Amino acid sequence: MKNKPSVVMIGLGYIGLPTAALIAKNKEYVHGVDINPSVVDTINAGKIHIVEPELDSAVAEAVAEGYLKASTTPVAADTYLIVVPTPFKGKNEPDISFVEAATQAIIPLLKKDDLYIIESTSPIGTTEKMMQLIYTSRPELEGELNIAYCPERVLPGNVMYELVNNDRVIGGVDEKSTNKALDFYKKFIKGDLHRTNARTAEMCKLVENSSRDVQIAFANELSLICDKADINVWELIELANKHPRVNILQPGCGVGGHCIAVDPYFIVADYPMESKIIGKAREINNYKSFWCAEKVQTAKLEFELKHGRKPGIAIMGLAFKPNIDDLRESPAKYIAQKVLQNANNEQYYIVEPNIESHTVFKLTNYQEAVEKADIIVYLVAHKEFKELQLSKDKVVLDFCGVLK
Ligand code: SAJ
Repeated sequence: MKNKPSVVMIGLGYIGLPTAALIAKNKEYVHGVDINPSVVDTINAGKIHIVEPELDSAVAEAVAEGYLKASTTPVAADTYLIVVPTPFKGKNEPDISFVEAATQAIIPLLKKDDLYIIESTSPIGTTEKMMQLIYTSRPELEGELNIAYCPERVLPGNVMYELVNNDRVIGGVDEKSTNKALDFYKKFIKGDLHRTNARTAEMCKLVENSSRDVQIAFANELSLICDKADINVWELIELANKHPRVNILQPGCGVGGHCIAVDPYFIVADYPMESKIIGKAREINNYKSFWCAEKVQTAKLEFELKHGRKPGIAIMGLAFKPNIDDLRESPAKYIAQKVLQNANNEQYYIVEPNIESHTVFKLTNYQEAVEKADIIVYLVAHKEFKELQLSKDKVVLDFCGVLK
C-alpha cells in the first residue's frame, strides 16, 4: 500500500472482511489484520476465505486498487476497528480475550484524537473495560481518544446489502466519542445511525438476538403442546397471526447459528437472577432438538413393531437454517448425530442439498433418499424439499413445516 492507512481492521472474518471491503470501496486505505497467515495471504491475493455473495468481487477490487491490504500485525492509523470473535469459556461464559489481545496490540500505536471502535458482540461493560486497559498503559492519552461500541446486525447471506442499508446503533464512552464514531460510519452507511452510550449499544446487540430466541422458544413450546394436544401447530400459528397484534414465529428443530443461540448467554452469565425468560428460552430451544431426536427413535421402534423389519430413515437437512450451507451450531446436525448414535442396523440416508460432501456424514441425494426411506424426517425447510411428492405409505416427521 503506497498510502498510509486511515483504518485498521482487526479480525478479517464474516463481518470484518466485508466491512473492510466496504470502507475500501469508499476510497479509504484499510489495513486488515488477522492472526491466521493463510487468511492474510488469501486476501492479499484478492481472494476470500468465506462464502458470502458479492464479497469476492468487492475484495478483489479493493485489493487490486490498493485500498485494502492484509497483514498479521497492525500499523498506525487514525481509526481502529475491533471485529474479532467472542466465544465461550467454561459453562457458557463469554470470553473477551480476543478483544483484549487486539486492544493490547494497538495500544502502542494510539495517538491523540484516534477513534477506537469495538464491533464484536460483547458482554455489557466491555468497552469501558477496554478504555481502562488503554488508559492504564497510556495515561497521557486519558480523555484524548474517542472510544465507542457499534454492533453489526447483518444477516449471513445478505451481508453486502445489509452492511450498507441497515440502521446502526452507536454508543460512545462520552459525547465526543459518539460524534466521532457517527462521522466515521456516516461515510459508508446509508441506514440511520442512532446515538446512545456504550453500555446500551452493547446490550442492544444482545437483546436483539435474545428477543428472537425468546420468540422462537414460544413457537417451539407451542409445538410441544400441540403435539400432545393433537393440533397442527402450523395451522394454529397461521390462525393466531390473523390477529392484528399477534406475530408468532415458526417452530423448528431448535435454534442454531453463531448469534441467536449464543448471545443470550452473554446476558444470562452476568445477570442470572434477573434473566429468567432469556435463560428459559435457551433451555426450551435446546430441549426442542433433544425432543426431535427422541421422536425419531420412537418412530423407528413403532415402525419395526408394525412391519417386523428395520426401517430406512431419511434425515432431511443439516444446515442451521433453510437454503444455506452453514452447519455451525446446527440443531439439525446435532439431531442427525444423536440419531446415528442410536442406530441399530437401520438404513440411514443423510441429506443436505447445499453441500457436496461432508467429513462425517455420507450424503445422499434428496430425491433418492425419500424414495428409498420409510421414515422421512424433515429437519430444515430447504426449498428443494417442498417440491417433493411423497407416496402415502411414508411415515413423515415434519419438525420444520415443510408440508405446512
Ligand atoms: N428460526 C426458527 N424459527 C423462526 C426463525 C428462525 O426456528 O421463525 C431458527 C433458524 O432456523 C436458525 C435460528 O433460528 O436455526 C437463527 O436464524 P435467524 O435467521 O433467525 O438468524 P441468524 O442467526 O442467521 O442471524 C441473526 C440475525 N438477528 C436477528 O434477526 C435478530 C441477524 O440480523 C444478526 O446480525 C445475526 O443474528 C448476528 O450476527 O447476530
